Amino acid sequence: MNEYLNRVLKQTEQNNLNEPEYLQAVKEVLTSIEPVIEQHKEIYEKTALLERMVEPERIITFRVPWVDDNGQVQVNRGYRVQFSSLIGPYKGGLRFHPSVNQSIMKFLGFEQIFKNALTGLPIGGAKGGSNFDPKGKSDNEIMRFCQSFMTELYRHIGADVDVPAGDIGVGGREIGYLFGQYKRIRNAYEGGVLTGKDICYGGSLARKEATGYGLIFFMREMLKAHNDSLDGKTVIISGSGNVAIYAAEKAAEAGAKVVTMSDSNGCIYAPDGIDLDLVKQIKEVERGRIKEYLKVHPEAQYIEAVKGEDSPVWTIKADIALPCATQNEISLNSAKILVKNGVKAVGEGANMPCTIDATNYFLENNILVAPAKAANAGGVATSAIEMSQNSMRFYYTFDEVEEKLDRIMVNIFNACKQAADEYNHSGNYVMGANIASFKKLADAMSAQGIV
Ligand code: NDP
Ligand code: 2IT
Repeated sequence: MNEYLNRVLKQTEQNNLNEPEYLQAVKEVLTSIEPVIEQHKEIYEKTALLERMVEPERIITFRVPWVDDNGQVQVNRGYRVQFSSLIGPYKGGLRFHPSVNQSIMKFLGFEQIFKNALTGLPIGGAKGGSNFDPKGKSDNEIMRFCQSFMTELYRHIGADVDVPAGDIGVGGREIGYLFGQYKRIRNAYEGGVLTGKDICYGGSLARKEATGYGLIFFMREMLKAHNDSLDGKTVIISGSGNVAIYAAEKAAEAGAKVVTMSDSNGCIYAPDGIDLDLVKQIKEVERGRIKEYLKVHPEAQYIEAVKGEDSPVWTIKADIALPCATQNEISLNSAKILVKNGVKAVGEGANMPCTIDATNYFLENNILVAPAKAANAGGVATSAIEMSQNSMRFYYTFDEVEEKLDRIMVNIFNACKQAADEYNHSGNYVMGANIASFKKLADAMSAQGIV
């Protein structure tokens, strides 16, 4: 391996002990851009370009005290990792999940820099959230938590500074409570400070659908480049949240049959196709568990998840696998089962859903991989479209936003393909996405001096 690259990787390991997810994300990017580093190693080394890229500009952590419905005071930890403002205001989601820690925040923030660069829009990279667990909490508890979280976060964000949005555990309801509190503290209507807002107070049509739809647009382009299509394909999807639901919707529209959806408790397998209206009712309206699907469709199969193991979704035979739940949900073991079962393509709706070993196994077996940074960039791209509508004080129609999203996903695919082809790794869109985004960021970094 290139000596400079090797040294930076070792140093990063030393500097971030006990942060496995962050180190995984850095390793995955840096090792795949080696040919670019080799071309520019002297100038990159002299200007410590990689060292600067792997060090967040700022990490904020804070106390979030709130009162539960029993009058008991609870304390959580809040985070905002403002990773890079190279090409625009810090931008990225907020995750509320008990597993949230600094490693997960940093990996997500790091991925976001590259993803946002691929969108072609002026947005930097950030991530935030809390180890707060929204499951089983009342609306009032969610509201009080969001208000307390924003009472600290507000001083660090702004429409031209840092623009948070949703992620796991943060959807329209939470963004509403966060926005209400921000507006109250600031005494100003600064719509562009958050994205994923409801349509009735400044949100963008099609933002809710954008990540899942964008994933399918990318998959469509990738399959097309290999003389294939979604039509008639069997698709397995993990998760049943925002990304999973709208990926399922668009996949079905493209003629595919989606046969699984899951949550952390288990997976529904419906060989004739999932009833998506029912999943929306269970998840978006009732905030229930996927198992409740059986009440209406007792003929479907429910497979319980085993704690510490991959989701049962990956044991179901399919042409296309779309991990849309969380990081490292496809291990090497599941990758082997998927390949044995004849999977043709994997599209990462979640961030870093495949372990490095799993991704390498897919690539070695000529399985097409749509990497998260590129394939799930439709969400943040549409957030940027929401920001621009807020600045213009104007709204686009649903069709206008979807058309822009589609064009952005086509451009992202083309950029990944072009970079993969240029560096003699045709068909390796993981490498293509990393190289295309890194080059843009490296150019911006070089242009802006030592900051
Ligand atoms: P949601 O909270 O809407 O849904 C998350 C889904 O994943 C739920 O079904 C949840 O099940 C499941 N899940 C979450 N954590 C785990 C876990 N540790 N093990 C098993 N299942 C789990 O989140 P989103 O759909 O918004 O996010 C899903 C993924 O997509 C994340 O990786 C996120 O970072 C990524 N993403 C999201 C974007 C967006 O715009 N929302 C944009 C780009 C990427 P349960 O209810 O049981 O926890
Ligand atoms: O991972 C992601 O890209 C998101 N959660 C969406 C971020 C955003 O700012 O819309």
